[in-house]
Amino acid sequence: MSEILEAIATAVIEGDLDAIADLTDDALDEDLSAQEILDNGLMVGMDHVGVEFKAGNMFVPEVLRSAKTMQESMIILKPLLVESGSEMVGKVLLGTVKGDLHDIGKNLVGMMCEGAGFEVRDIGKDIDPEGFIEAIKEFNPDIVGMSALLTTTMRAMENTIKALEEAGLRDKVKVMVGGAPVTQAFAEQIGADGYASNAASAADLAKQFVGAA
Ligand code: B1M
Repeated sequence: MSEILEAIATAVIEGDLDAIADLTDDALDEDLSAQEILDNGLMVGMDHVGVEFKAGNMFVPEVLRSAKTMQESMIILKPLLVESGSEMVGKVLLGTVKGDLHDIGKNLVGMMCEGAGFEVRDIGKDIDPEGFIEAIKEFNPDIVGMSALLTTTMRAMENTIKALEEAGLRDKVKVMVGGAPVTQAFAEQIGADGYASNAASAADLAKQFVGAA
């Protein structure tokens, strides 16, 4: 890994909010792409945070600071990741399901979908089925994307799909699910239309759904 990417990963691990913006700018000055900075700097740092968190060596306030540090960098990278300007190809509604506060991955999915030409409405995290239903009625999306990062909240995806069926909305939208514990098999089991393992494939899948791939 290059020195600057190592420094970015370390800044995420240490939650160095003062340094991250300059480091991100330096990496861009070194002609690294936004995608390289994301994949080989920020994500490397965040993966390490996950390991240390699991091992009990890092605690929630520190993990939150790391997450904030990653988000500060993403503010700079977003326009570069999104750069499209193309005509809107469809509408995507995104939310993290009930009981789940993880939103970094969902935010990335939103950026990638915007970059792919979608109008994106992000309704946030800890969204119950009723929250999805209200937003669908108001925004009228082509695709509903649900994110879950906890094994305990994956079931909320199934509950949301059931609620969409009961509200008569299931046939009006394609449902896409993702997040670290989610799999293709799980997506099929709960009756989702598709699963994506990362933000870039989520945008590809969304394009397939609207016939723009
Ligand atoms: Co939490 N957390 N966390 N956490 N956290 C994990 C997920 C965990 C794996 C850490 C660990 O133990 N190693 C673990 C889950 C274990 C499990 O259930 N399998 C865990 C836990 C246990 C918890 C708490 C329960 C801890 C506690 O309080 N005891 C608690 C739960 C709170 C709650 O949600 N109710 C908790 C809290 C938190 C913070 C609030 C402190 C913070 C979240 C801050 C935030 O998001 N604003 C946090 C963080 C940061 C993490 C880790 C370290 C990083 C997650 C992340 O942002 N990754 C995480 C460990 C890890 O993943 N390494 C961990 C970067 C992000 C870009 O990746 O979200 O996977 P990811 O998104 C990817 C793909 O998954 C995919 O695309 C993204 C980009 O490529 N994707 C989709 C995501 N959504 C998609 C949707 C799609 C398609 C693709 O279609 C719609």
